[in-house]
Amino acid sequence: MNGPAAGPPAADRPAPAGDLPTAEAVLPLLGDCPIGRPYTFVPTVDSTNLLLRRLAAEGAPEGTTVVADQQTAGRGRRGRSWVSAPGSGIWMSVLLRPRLDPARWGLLALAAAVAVRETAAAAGVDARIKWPNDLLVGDRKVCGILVEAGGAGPSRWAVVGIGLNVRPPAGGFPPEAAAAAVTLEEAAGRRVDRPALAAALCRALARWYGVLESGRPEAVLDAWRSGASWLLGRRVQVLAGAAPDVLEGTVVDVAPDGGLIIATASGTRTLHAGDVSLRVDGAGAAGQQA
Ligand code: BT5
Repeated sequence: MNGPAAGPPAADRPAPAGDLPTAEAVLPLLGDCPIGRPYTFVPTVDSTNLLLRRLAAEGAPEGTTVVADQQTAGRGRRGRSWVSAPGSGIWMSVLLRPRLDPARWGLLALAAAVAVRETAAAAGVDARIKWPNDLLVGDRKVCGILVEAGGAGPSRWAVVGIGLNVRPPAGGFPPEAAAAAVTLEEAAGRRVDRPALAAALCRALARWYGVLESGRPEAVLDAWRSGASWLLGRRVQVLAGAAPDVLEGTVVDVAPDGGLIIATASGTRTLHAGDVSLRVDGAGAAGQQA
């Protein structure tokens, strides 16, 4: 991680002109990448995941990608919201129709995390993965991933939603995210171009999804372990349910289905992403929240 960017504080800078991740700007950078085709840019939407879920139900093809400049109701897990101000990030959803055994679809979030980590690294940022769906820089969250699935039989679909902070919103992050959020530009100490970032993200997703679909989940798990090595052996608290039951344990490993294996006083348990939140002892604001 380099020092801070020169010039006025990032929160006071307007988004640079020409920085919108529109189809015109992104498609020429995609090469033959199957993710990002078709590509739809919307200036404002409630949630790219919600829009793409509707398109999925109408039969949209694998690879369909929706990117917004702003979400008015960006969604996190378990009813939480995702701050998605204009000019400040990549708010992207990608439609997949995996042949992978549905029992292993938990691996999609892991493959996405590995892809985002690789994309951040190419932008000069070393991010670590926090199971199941976060990328952290230092103790703060630079990216959150929300995978939703639906349909039945051959029409089964998964929508992979990625929220990647590029620079702080004009006026700064609102209180609900201020303590936990960080952006790529703050971490890299230099300008990050959103169209190039969106294209790099599509290409990295296509690569890691291809690894999964070609029957090599171990390669995804290994890449995930190297991004999440800090987590292995750590004490964690697991929160489940609306009035959370708290379970304490030590992280042992990631399971073949993408679950997290923890050792507790009453034995080994495998956690699954939809149901629980994880607190990591000593991991700072983002570790406490996600
Ligand atoms: C997530 O949820 O981290 C998944 C976020 C997925 C967002 C993408 S954007 C494109 C697509 N369309 C959508 O509608 N969603 C997806 P979760 O683990 O529940 O984390 C949410 C928590 O992170 C919030 O409760 C805040 O504490 C914090 N937070 C909210 N906005 C943030 C931001 N921009 N940066 C960092 N932290 C944030």
